Amino acid sequence: MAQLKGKLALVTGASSGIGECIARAFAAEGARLVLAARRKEKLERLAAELPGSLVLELDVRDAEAVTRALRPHPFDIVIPGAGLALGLDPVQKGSPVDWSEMIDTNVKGVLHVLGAVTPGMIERRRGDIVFLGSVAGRQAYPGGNVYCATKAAIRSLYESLRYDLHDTGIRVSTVDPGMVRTPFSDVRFKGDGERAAKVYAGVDYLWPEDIADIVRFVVTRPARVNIGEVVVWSKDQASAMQVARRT
Ligand code: 8X3
Repeated sequence: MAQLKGKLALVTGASSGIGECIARAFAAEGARLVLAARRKEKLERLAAELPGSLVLELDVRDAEAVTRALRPHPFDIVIPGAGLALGLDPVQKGSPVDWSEMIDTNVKGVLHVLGAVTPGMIERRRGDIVFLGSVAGRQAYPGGNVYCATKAAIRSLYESLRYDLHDTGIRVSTVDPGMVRTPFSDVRFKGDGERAAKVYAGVDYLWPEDIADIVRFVVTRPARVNIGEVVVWSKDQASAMQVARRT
């Protein structure tokens, strides 16, 4: 089994949620982490718990900054996880500012990371890229419009990258979760904790640690094995619209 010991892993969006848990899971198996996010203090607190990790204060929307920060590192594993949802309004009531932030972070930000890291990975003829997609990229839902579109874009990028990199030795995967309890909904509802809590009320939702464990599994298969797409639901969630609640 491929081991993580000594591997250099980049996680963007490492300051919270699934990204943070992936960083912890990789570090627990001996990987060296480059932790990237906008919130430096959060990263520094995490880095203090993960010996040998490096903190990169980085806004993935800034293509030049991403290239400058990431190009020098010989990453073995890249998790371009930084992403967010903002709002749950129908398009006719939506905010163009929110749309731009989601598209710039979730799509362009991921592309900036890929543009910066793939040349080195191709030269070294190895590495893992694991996208954090979403069931929202496979199935839209009311008010999900732009967020769902960004995750559909990730699915498409995943597929394209498999073509682009198929003869390079690099493995490309996407892990697409359903309902995971993270600050995701607090961000989506801009700090309205009550509304965020309702999303998960009465549901045996997924934990970010569950997703981190699956990502760890994906990148620790024998080198010949490339797990492509993993769709992960809570047992209570049949679709974006159908969730069993015990309240
Ligand atoms: C998050 C899952 O269903 O809340 O990507 O959009 S969902």
